[in-house]
Amino acid sequence: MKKVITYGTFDLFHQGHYNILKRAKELGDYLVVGVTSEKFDVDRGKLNIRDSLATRMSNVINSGFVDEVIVEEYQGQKVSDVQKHQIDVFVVGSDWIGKFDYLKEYCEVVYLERTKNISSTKVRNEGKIFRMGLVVDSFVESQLIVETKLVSGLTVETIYSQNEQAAEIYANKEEIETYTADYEEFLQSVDIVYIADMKIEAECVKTYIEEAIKNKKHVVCGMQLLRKEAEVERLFELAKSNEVLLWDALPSGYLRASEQMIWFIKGNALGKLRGMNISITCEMDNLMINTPRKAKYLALYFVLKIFGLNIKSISSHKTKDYETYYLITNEGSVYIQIGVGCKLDDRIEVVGSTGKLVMKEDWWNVRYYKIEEYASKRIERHSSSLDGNGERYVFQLLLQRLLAGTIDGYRIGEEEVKSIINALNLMDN
Ligand code: C2G
Repeated sequence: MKKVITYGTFDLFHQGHYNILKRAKELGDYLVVGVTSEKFDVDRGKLNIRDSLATRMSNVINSGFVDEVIVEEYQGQKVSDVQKHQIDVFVVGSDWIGKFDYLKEYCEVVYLERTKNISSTKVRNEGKIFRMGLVVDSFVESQLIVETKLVSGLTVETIYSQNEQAAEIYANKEEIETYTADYEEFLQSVDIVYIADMKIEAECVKTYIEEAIKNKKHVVCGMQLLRKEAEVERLFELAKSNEVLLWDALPSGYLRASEQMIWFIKGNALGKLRGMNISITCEMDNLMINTPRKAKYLALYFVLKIFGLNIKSISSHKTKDYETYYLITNEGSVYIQIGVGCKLDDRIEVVGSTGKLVMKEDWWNVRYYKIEEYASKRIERHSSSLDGNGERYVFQLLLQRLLAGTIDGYRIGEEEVKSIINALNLMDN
């Protein structure tokens, strides 16, 4: 007897799940399915799972292809399952290509092509799955698609680019079935528009957002792409009157660790605040910080949250390699250094009267920080695990809001975006 095994979360059971179980069964005589436990999904950073383990298991059984269901509870369980159940073939979808080759030592490993456009199925009609469309200008390696796959209930449906060929390349590389150069058509097939911040012109961004909102689509966008405070105000107003969300794509704004860190500072952990020193490198191949404007937006987001942005004066100095800014605010002084042509020692330091807080390296992910108390020389260390590059948390919160049916409850709302854009423009003048 040929035994086959496959695994998955099988949340919001849909056609893609059905197909893979059917095809897995066809590869043998006996199919074992490992359904992930809630804890395992949390550990592997999969968010927003909506069905309980019991529901997900019974949906798998109800497909009619399954002979035995087990629970996948920990990393590394697959090897022992294969041995214990004397499995001949391990099957998983093509989104995992290469990831399970290590099992070839124990059994045959088969990657089956994923079912594209699952959102056109029943689940979608019940309004449980949100379809997102990406506006791009070229294909750039990024984590975006991987991150969206880790948010249950979200699917990337289609790609739009002014340049159809660019959209086609993107769609092919990321295994997305449809693409278009027709923005109207694109808007008709999605619920959420994501504007990937590549080289898209500010004027175009404004139009894309405006059109999407008028068509009652939610928009996720790197707000640094917007140029003027008045424009931000108008777009938020428009979103409000069309009952959709205009959601900032900045992951730092959605991390629990960053909220906690800010809360510590507000709770007087450093005494009276005096100043901040921020350095950040902007590199083309680091999609999180690939333009000086984005680096500044990120730095200013933290200044806003920690200090406020009541700016009294700004001085700046630019060379080929660096941009440096010195901001005097009502709350204290802020020194920002952006590495444009060279790599800086990225860090942020928040200085208070009784202590200081320091974060290093990719500090915007708030993985690790320490608070030093001057008098006692005591050092408090905080760390948190961040899965992926943080983008999944942007979508997780958005989906939570959409499912709750609310169009407010912004993490980064109109007033915040306006303050940052205003400060950004002052820095650039
Ligand atoms: N799948 C598919 N087509 C889709 C969606 C999912 O073929 N449109 C496949 C996946 O590739 C996977 C299975 O259905 O093989 C279950 O998908 P998920 O529930 O998303 O589970 P996943 O996170 O892929 O976990 O240890 C767990 C496994 O690694 C798979």
